Parts: sequence; C-alpha cells; structure tokens
Amino acid sequence: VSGDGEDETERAEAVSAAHRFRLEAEPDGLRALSSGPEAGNIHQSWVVTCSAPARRYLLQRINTAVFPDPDALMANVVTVTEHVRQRLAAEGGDVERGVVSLVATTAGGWLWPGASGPWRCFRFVEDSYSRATAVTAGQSYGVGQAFGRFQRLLLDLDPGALGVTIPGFHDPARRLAALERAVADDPAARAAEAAAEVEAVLAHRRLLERAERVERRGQLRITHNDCKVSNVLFDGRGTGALCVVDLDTVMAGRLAWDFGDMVRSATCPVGEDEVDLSRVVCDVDAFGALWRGYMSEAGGFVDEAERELLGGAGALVTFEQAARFLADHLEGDSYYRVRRPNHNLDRARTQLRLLESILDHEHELTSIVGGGP
Ligand code: GN1
Ligand code: MG
Repeated sequence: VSGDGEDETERAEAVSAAHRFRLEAEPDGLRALSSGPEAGNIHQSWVVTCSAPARRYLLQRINTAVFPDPDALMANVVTVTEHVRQRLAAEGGDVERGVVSLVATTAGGWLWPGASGPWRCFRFVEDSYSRATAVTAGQSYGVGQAFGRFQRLLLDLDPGALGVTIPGFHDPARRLAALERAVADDPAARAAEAAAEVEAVLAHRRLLERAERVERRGQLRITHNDCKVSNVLFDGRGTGALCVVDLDTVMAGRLAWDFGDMVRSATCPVGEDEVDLSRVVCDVDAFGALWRGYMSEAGGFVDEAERELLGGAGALVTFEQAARFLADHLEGDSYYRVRRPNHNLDRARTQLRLLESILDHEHELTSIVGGGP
C-alpha cells in the first residue's frame, strides 16, 4: 500500500533496493518517510520491515545534488561508526543501540546504484524515537548529552581521517555571499517579495566577526555539524538520549558550530516549520539544561578558548541557517525539500525571529556558559 506522498516509480525502486541489501529476513513492508522528524530535508528515506524474524531497516536514497561524492560520504560514515562502536565497547557502553550500523549490499559494498541515485541501508535502532523539538528540560539535556558524547567518543580519531563531504559547510560568510548572489541573480523572481527578510538577515552581518573568532580560536576536532534535535534518538525503554544519527556531515570542525546548532534547535519549543512566530522563542531554562547535558560529556575536553565561544554560538548558527533557508527560497527551493509554497521563506522568518530572541537573552546565556558573545 502506498503511503502519503509516495510516488510509484520511487516505490518500485525502493522495493528493488530493499532486495539488494543483506537483510536478516525477507522484507515484507515498505513505508516512505515523507514527514515527521525522521524524514530530514535532504535524502529520501524508507522504513523496511521484515516479520520473520521481526526486523526493521532504514533505506535511504542519497541526494547527490547535495552530496556529489557518495563513496567518500560512505567512507566517512564507516570510519565514524566503527570508531564510535570500538570506543563504546571499551567503556562498557551500549554497542547495539549507542551507534547506528550500516547493512552491506549483496555485492559486498555499502551502496546500491539505483536508477535515480545511490541507496544505502541502516539497521533500525530498536525502541528508539526521534523528536522534532525539545519541549522539556530533560529533552534539551538529552540533546546536549548525546552530541557531547558523540564528540567525546571521536576525540582520538584524527580529523584528517575524514573526507570533506561538503566544503565550507559552516561558513556564514560564504552563506551570506550566496544569499547576496541569489538576490542579484534572482533566478526564481522572488527577491522583491522577500526584500524585508533579506534586509533583516544582512542587518546581522556583524555576526560574521564571531565566525572569524570561532575559526581562529577554536581547535580543529571531529564534529557532527548537523546538531538538531531530530538527529538525536531517544530511548523508548527508559528516559534520555541513546545516540545521534545523520552522520553525513561529520567532518573536521569547531565545537562552536555544533553547540550553536544545538542552541538553535533545542532551546526553542517549536520547530523550523512553525508559522506562528509568537511561539518562536529562545527559552533560557532549556538553554541551561542543554548546557548541563552537553557539559556532562564535554566538560572534560572543552578548552578555555572554546568555552568562551559557546555563549555566542547559538546566534551565529541561527543567523547562518536563516541565510541558507532564504537563499534557497530565492534560488527556487533547489536544496531543502519543501512541502508548501514559501516553505523556505517561512523557515527563514522563523530563524530570524529565533535569532532576535537569542540575542535578547544572550546576556543570560553567556553568563551560564561563562565568557562573552
Ligand atoms: C539539513 O539532513 P537534515 O534534514 O538533518 C541540513 C542541515 C540544516 C538542516 C535544517 C546536509 O539537515 O545543515 O541545518 O537541514 N543538512 C545539510 O533543518 O545541508
Ligand atoms: Mg537529519
């Protein structure tokens, strides 16, 4: 049975793909993830179910417009998941559910070349769930803890061991230049209509100084680079976070980009798609919980220079994300999946509102962290 938003050709390809991986049983169910926190904005994902024995898998068709080198992408995912698994085993952690694991193709690789793009497959992390937003202090704590742990488990992997899957990924100056280019070229004829939002983003240009500071003072580590709430799996058997997912942008980077993304995502009770801007606020208590959760894992390795950059990181990454959504709107929605007209414009407005709220509270945030913006 086709679910919501499924396309027949896509589905047929997904069915073929399901048979190209070494599943532990015959697949008998297939469902597209087209909405909800698991769906993501980039790849197309499907859940494959088997009943004898009961197993679930996550099948994904990689978006090669965003990730032009899927082999290099998979090499990173393999390196990272193997390293995290070893580290978890060494410290008596949950090897089964504390890290995602890939399933090989019947040919022995990690990708099956479908007609519309390369496919990969993960084992489903059982009794786990993802959330679009963190609405309790415990959930914000869990987000900080999960990404902090992930960084900690990768401390002894050489950043040079990973390829660059997207060059200049966290680089607000580059993102702002792309926005200005999109305004000038105006390929979808939307610039006039979005002039107020463009102006609002450009008005925060001074935040670029923070980006320079992050690059200059923060040491190069392995970071996740997409630290949003929906990339954390929570434990369905108990409370708290289990692990992080979406390892496509794990690369050498600075802690401030990760922590800033956590602030952007885990201190606001509503998500990026919210249209009621009155609900878009940065909650200082949620920030406090996020910080405590993060430091419960990262307290042992964050150095003084890095720590000073974290209080101002939320505003910086929210600014960067506003520029990215707005540029994509002006470019005709070629990057992020959209589900309605002006979706990326709405997302940019939400980020702008959140940015204002973070800046309003920045005094309180920096006093929790120590250091300045
Ligand atoms: C994308 O893949 P997904 O949906 O988890 C994006 C992130 C953005 C995020 C905003 C490779 O993440 O950088 O912050 O959307 N990933 C990529 O929701 O661009
Ligand atoms: Mg994701």
